[in-house]
Amino acid sequence: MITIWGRANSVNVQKVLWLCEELSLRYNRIDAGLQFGHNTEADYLAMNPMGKVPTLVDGDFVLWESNSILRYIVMQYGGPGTLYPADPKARASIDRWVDWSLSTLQPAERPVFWGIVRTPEAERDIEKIAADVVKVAEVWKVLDAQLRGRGFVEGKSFTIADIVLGAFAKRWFGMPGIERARMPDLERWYASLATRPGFNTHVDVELT
Ligand SMILES: N[C@@H](CCC(=O)N[C@@H](CS)C(=O)NCC(=O)O)C(=O)O
Repeated sequence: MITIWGRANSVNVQKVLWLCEELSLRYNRIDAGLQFGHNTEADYLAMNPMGKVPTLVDGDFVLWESNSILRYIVMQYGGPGTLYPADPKARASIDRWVDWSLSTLQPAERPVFWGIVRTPEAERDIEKIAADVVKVAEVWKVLDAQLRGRGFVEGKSFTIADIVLGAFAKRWFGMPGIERARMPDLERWYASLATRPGFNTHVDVELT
């Protein structure tokens, strides 16, 4: 059975857990990171020199970087399917959104998440948060436009791009106390994710 190191409230761990649920793949999860520690210890750093979560262990194979973990799991355990199609053009189109989450979406949404969820109310910089919300909305608008006329990020089928972006979307739609610009296609897509048990169990939980 695979082992996933990482606390369940980490967005990057949540993506992996959601994928496992989609594949009915059994796993062992060990809490690590923030209050659980482990990730700064020598044994952990030998597996993951970044000291971050998640880390995947599958027999003698160890892997870090959540999006790489998703690709590994889906290729190793997914079998032929629509989550990550083998066709190079379809796969590259999915990868583009997965990469975009790292290069563009997460850097934009992180200050809002940390500014609200991980900062005590009395210490929050309301003006900075409001400015950061405007910036991340501009990024979400790119996905809103992509979803126009599409059921899922890359068309008719649910893929790992929906998992990666869906996990971050919880941190947009579930964020308390922010003003969200209307994005009808993003909202429709996000609402549709609620039909997926992996999303409900691992992602649609309290932001902490
Ligand atoms: N690009 C990395 C980012 C990993 C990362 O920054 N993880 C955060 C949690 S989302 C972390 O380990 N934070 C330190 C901690 O939890 O102690 C990935 O996608 O795996």
